[in-house]
Amino acid sequence: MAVFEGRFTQAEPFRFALVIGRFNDLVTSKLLEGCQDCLKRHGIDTDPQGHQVDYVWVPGCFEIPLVARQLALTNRYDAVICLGAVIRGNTPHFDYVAAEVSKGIAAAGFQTGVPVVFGVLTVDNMQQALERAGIKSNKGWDFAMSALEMASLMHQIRGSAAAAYPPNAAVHQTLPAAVKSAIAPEFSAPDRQVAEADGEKSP
Ligand code: INI
Repeated sequence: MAVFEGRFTQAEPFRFALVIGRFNDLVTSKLLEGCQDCLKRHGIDTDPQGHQVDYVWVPGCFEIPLVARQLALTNRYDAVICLGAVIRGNTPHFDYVAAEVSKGIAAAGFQTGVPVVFGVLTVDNMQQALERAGIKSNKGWDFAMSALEMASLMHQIRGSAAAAYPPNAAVHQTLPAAVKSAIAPEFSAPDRQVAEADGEKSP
């Protein structure tokens, strides 16, 4: 048997999508800087004109899950990182937005099999938010680390499943399509096959 653990090295082939909420952009733009800094220092080219990171801005946290799921479904990314800030006000609005974004991000990852990182601050006031977005520490860095770790971990798990169930193995042929795609998407996801045939990245 084996122990699987995500690595923070050999991240160079990975591709990431970042979904960032404009609401409270004083905070989210700082989270983005921390996230980019971490990715860069792990060998990722964060240039928006490059081939490794795409950036998608949405109005606020409520819109993040829809977009994160859609990005994950393209099968182009090793992880999707969601950055947002929900700050408690004097109305129950905070509770609705915080509940939907947390549930929605979890569902996006679970439904697509792509790691979707919950990089959303849920805090009582702007002071708490800024403390976590650069004044004391920058949680954007930690969110990027989670993405690197999960991208690596999922590759290892899929690689081991693919080795155990190669596409021409009799047992693999008998598995339902949804199970095949979950254990070894590289052998069954048409999007990825098309993208690779077109010369796009193969992780
Ligand atoms: N969006 C946030 O990202 N953070 C918040 O704190 C916030 N509050 O508190 O209102 C917020 N609201 C906007 C929401 O995410 C949607 O963009 C909006 O409701 C339109 O659907």
